[in-house]
Amino acid sequence: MTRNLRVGGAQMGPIQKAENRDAVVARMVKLMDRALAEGCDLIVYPELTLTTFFPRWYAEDEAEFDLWFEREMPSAATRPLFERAKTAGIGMCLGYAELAEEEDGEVHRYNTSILVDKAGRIAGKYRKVHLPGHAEFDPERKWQHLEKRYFEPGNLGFPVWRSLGGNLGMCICNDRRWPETYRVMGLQDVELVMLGYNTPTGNALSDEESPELRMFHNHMSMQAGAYQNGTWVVGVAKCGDEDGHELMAGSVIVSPDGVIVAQAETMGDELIVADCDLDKCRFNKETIFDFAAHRRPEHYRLIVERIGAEPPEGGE
Ligand code: CDT
Repeated sequence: MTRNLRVGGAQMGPIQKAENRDAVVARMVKLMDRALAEGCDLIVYPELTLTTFFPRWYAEDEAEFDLWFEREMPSAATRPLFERAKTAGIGMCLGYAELAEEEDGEVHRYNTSILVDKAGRIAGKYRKVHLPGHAEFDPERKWQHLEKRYFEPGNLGFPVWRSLGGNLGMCICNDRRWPETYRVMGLQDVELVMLGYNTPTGNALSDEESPELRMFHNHMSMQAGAYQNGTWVVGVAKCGDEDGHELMAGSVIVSPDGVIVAQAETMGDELIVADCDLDKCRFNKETIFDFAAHRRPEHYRLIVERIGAEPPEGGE
């Protein structure tokens, strides 16, 4: 049996600080048109698709940094994208900075992605759990990474939705490096994980880490997550030189065997496409990673009981 989902990964080139959302959305629509010409069922855009990667800029004033956030989705700027998707009947996943007024009456800020189904409905929302970086200006770094300043950790967990004929999940950028991310979705029988990333080509704290090593870590994390949970993973970059700060490219679609089946070749707007047969997840899920048969959660307690590593007591 096959349950094929033709997926387009819409890698985006750089977005400068001064660029406005309308210009970005026009680029997104162009990539969507390419995906439609290729017969895609679903298009996946990067993390914080609509703006430059603003956590590299330090701001004190809320009025200044709130300009990076969306108060509603679709927003005025993204409406043409939603309309094009609905008319054409293509699903999409996109990341954005969300300013939400929640039940506590307070304003909260999240690094968010949504899944929109082919009928144009928001079928799922995910808020980034693993926020890297720091909250205050850090003079030790060659550039800032202020996600902990601008966002709260997501409060929605790692849900999986039945949508587009499969079990679909999302995570965002740094989440892809954590095995817990994939396993929590794996335990909900996830078949396709969609994720976007903005990852600097270099390490702000070390010149030792080469771009090649960083790309290896990028792909290895997604390939391991795919294999160990028997799921497709679609990882999509925003890349290139944003106001003098380079972000890596390397967008990929990874099969449930952990094999890269499509990979971007440029540092700009580029569509990668793969036929993702969701039934291909079954073999892995029903043999080597048959969780019901082989997992031993009684030995995994530390994973939820402890956060930081502690060495064993005693010894020399
Ligand atoms: N956007 C994002 O999460 N980027 C991180 C870089 C962290 S460097 C402090 C990543 O893991 O790719």
